[in-house]
Amino acid sequence: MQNQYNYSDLAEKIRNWAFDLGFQQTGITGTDLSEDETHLLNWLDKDMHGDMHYMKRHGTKRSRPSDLVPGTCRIISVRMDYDPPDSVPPSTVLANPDAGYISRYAMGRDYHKLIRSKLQKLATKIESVAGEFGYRAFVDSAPVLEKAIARNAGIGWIGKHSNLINPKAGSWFFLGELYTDLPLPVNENFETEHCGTCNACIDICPTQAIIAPYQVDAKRCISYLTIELRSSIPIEFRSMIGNRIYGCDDCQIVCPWNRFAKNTEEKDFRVRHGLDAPQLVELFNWSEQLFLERTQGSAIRRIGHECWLRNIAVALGNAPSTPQTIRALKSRLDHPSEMVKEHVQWALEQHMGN
Ligand code: B12
Ligand code: SF4
Repeated sequence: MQNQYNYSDLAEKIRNWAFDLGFQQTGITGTDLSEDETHLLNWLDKDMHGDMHYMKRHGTKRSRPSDLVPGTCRIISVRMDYDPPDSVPPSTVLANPDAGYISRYAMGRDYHKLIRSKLQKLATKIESVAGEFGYRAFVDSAPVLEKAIARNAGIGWIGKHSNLINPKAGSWFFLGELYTDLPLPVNENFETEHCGTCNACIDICPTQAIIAPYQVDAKRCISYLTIELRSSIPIEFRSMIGNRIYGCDDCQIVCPWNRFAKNTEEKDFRVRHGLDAPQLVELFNWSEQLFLERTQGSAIRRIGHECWLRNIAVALGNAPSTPQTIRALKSRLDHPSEMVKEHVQWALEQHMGN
């Protein structure tokens, strides 16, 4: 039973509690996502989701919050910065073909559990004053249109690269939500779009995955190819991938709004095991056991050792032809996985004649 409550007052408290829990910003919105639903269905129709079958399977549940959680009338949207302090700058790593580039969001602890547990704490706080209420906490993996919700909650605008940007904080942040049945006051101040005539992200994308403003063909995106795809990486993309071994940040690195991004204050998102500028040969030599040890609690673990080797083999194929590189590749020629072997063979072919 919900108590009678001053919901404007509660909304203010929620923002303060969320801030104390480590969220840099919080907004509240209703559940109408009809315009975004049209874009989502168009994206699915054009098969831009590739092998992410769950995107199609969940269909309009993603754009109709109360179909996912009956009774939902408001969504509390939060953002948390992830850019790690004291790390080697992305441009330095991308310019060093012997090093592997790992996305800035993945160098520390996996964000899913961390953010969900903070959202749970926020819900408990709300319950302590508003009484029992209906809610569900989400981060990333549920059928939720997180960026559109955050935009509607006033957290930022969706940039041409399709990530959410805040004019004072750039785009290096995660999003999370609490779906709720509390009739809280909703945001009425939408962030103005500030992309203007800029097309930097579209132009820089190594695989031309941003096929038009706001439209990312996931099948071409290096993030999809190195993280979501579980099978062989299409040959046409392998040289374009360069030394990116887990995700890609090029569209965000080039974005002028990330001049305003702040480093994360979350200790758990700090760089672990030198993953801000690791040597490819060293990573390729990790046994499965070492991979599991070093990626304990990290989002990287989800792709498994086989895809890890697949990705690094591609980067080693694009690396300078040194005896160390060739030796490392040859040492995996008898790997039990056909996929790994095929990528290693491709990589060795890139060094033939050099
Ligand atoms: C599937 C997915 C991916 C896929 C597809 C990306 C995509 N753009 O959809 C892949 C694997 C490629 C991916 C990559 C990345 N992802 Co991702 N991903 C998701 C996920 C699970 C769903 C996104 C989704 O709903 N896509 C469906 C399509 C239709 O949506 P959309 O492309 O965003 O399109 C919207 C608008 O652009 C617009 N639109 C679409 N077409 C058109 C056409 C016109 C004409 C107009 C005007 C508008 C318009 O409407 C759409 C709906 O709002 C979300 C988590 C979640 N549950 O929301 C995380 C999420 C979006 N990802 C995130 C991150 C961090 C990344 C990466 C940066 C990771 C990395 N470093 O490698 C990259 C960025 C690549 C990029 N430029 O998008 C964060 C983004 C945070 C932020 N600041 O925005 C999220 C929110 C996860 C989280 N909880 O923090 N991701
Ligand atoms: S790089 Fe330019 S076009 Fe792309 S999201 Fe940033 S401001 Fe918008």
